[in-house]
Amino acid sequence: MRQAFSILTLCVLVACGSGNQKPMETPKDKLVHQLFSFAETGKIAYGHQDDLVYGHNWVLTEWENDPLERSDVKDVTGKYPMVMGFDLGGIELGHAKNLDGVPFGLMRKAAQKHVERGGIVTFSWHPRNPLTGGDAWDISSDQVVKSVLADGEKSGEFKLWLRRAADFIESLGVPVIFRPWHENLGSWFWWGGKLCTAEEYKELYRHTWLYFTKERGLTDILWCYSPNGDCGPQAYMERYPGDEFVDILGIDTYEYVGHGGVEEAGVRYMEELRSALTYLTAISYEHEKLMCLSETGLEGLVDPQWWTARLMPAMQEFPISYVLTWRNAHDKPGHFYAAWKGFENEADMKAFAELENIILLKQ
Ligand code: BMA
Repeated sequence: MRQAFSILTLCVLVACGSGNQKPMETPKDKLVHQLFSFAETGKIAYGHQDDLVYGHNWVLTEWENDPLERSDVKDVTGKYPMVMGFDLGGIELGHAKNLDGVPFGLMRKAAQKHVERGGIVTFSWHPRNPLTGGDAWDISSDQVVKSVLADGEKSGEFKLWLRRAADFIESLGVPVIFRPWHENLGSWFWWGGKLCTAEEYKELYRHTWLYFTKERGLTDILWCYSPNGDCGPQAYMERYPGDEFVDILGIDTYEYVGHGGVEEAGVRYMEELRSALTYLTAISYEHEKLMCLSETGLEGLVDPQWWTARLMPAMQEFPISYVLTWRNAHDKPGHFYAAWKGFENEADMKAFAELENIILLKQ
């Protein structure tokens, strides 16, 4: 990876501007440089979805005056995750809470608080199906993407959806990583591989980017393209919106335990992750982009050494700027992806967090 890091150094210099006149660094530039500096020094920031707003066995209800100091990750490691993920699903309909019951007011407060503490925030979005009225997972029609694009029957309504999402992000007043239309090479969301053509997908992403960036002037957003990682480089690029529209290349890759048991699942996960990060690294050098492991995890952490024996060895050689594990649901007992106080995997997650090249947020 040595050669890799020198290329990244070059990217940082280019982004900083190496001429005599130093251009003003925007909040987005600062975030880009921070993420590059992680990768460049062989470090990886750790992130967790919804970490400040609920955990495995707790949920914030009276949040208006709460200092937002509770975190499953902090309970286990003594530190907050460096990156916090949140999901906008539900904002498109003007709902007060997202699809997992998180009030948008709380989400805003948590995101702002986290950035104030020195952390980084990222937003995913599971919007409902604009054509059928179902949820993001409603794949009953392959006309949905088409219907929201120019002249489509839902294009007007969809504009309102984009407006609501943009209003929320604008209201934060902090730079964010936004990764809409994720896991687009599988076919479980209405924007998935079999549900639209490559051109329609790219148009959807660009349309979103154009609205936020050009119509709304929201320039402190780092745009992340994050397909499911098992797709291979060709498919990854087939639906890539283009360098102008993307700042970070991500992949979502999970470990799934099948009939072969935990051991076999762990080996398969490491192979899949390494192979995905190998092609992602090559693409990121070629396109001079940051890269991240935008979502990963093992549901219920049924492997007591998942962090140090699976995740870490599989990702440590790659210049990824951050890794984010998915949420610890408070209302689905087995649905968690970070350890919590009292769980048997706790010691291993703590050991992972204490590794020299893993970055959490110092108190
Ligand atoms: C999925 C699950 C769901 C959740 C959704 C959006 O992976 O965690 O329970 O509603 O993400 O956060």
